[in-house]
Amino acid sequence: MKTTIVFIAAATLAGTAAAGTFFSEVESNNTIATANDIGIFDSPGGAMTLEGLIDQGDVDWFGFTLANTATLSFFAGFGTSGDGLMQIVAAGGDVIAFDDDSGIGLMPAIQIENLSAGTYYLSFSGFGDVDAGSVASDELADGLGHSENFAYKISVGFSVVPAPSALALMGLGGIVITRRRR
Ligand SMILES: [Ca+2]
Ligand SMILES: [Ca+2]
Ligand SMILES: [Ca+2]
Repeated sequence: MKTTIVFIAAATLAGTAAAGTFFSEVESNNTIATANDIGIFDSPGGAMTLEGLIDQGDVDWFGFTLANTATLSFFAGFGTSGDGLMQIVAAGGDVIAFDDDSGIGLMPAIQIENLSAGTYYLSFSGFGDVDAGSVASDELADGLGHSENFAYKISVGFSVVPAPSALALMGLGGIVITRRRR
């Protein structure tokens, strides 16, 4: 019985820390419907690391929710024997970003400014699956068409863009300070 209580406490802590630390993929995650949920990204921002394995015919999907408008960065890292690619997809299936090699070597990297609050998905697959045309066609990575086999990590960074009301408050604070100095 004590063991059960400890386990629940540990699980609760892990859930709390989800959007901000480390996540290791759980198969099967080859579709948006079976994407691994990596959490809610909220103020003031943060970073987390995803890790996984890609082998022939495999694609890994991750889902996340932005609580506010945010600016995001995704940088993949893996050995020189691999060639990976990434997509960012909105909840309705609209492919809003694709990258193959904008990072170091054959590593994909994506940066998106001022993405609206909502749920989004990240696909990580091997070269030969989808390509840059998927932004127009909305073709989703399905793992088919590649024979890559490598371990990877993806560094995800997110910073929440201040809402107009927050900016207005900061401006008011500046005015108050100015007046007190006169
Ligand atoms: Ca995988
Ligand atoms: Ca997978
Ligand atoms: Ca690549």
